[in-house]
Amino acid sequence: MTHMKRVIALTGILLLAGCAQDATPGILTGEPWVRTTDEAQRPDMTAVYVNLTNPSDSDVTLIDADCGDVAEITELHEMIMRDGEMVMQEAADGIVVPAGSHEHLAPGGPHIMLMELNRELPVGSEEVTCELTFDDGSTREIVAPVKEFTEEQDTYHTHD
Ligand SMILES: [Cu+2]
Repeated sequence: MTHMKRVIALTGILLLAGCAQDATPGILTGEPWVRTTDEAQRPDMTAVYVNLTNPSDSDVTLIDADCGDVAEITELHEMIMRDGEMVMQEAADGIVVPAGSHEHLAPGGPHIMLMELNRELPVGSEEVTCELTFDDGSTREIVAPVKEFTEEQDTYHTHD
């Protein structure tokens, strides 16, 4: 009988583990915003920023973003050092959100690039809805208000 009890106990643990896995919340999104085109040197392009948190045990990669009709081209961009200068380029492999950590999409860092904008985006004019797709098959919708860039939002440089 002790053996049977042990089997039942083990089954219980396995069931609990199964439940815990199902309850994994996946990527959490926070503070989405779009940089205004007001006073922009290039009012035909801008970027969407958002904080991504990954509470799970495995890395999750942002592989696609769809922001509807606001722009003709939407790309995931990363910043790289080239000739001593930070420049942006398409993130060919997506943007990784490390397991148990976070990735800030912020000015100076990775971002969702909107090019060939179909309209200008004055401060407060609208909220841009984007659907984010991750390599674990999950999607998240973010609603990003149009804002001005301020130093407080420069989390890329202040983040430890
Ligand atoms: Cu870019």
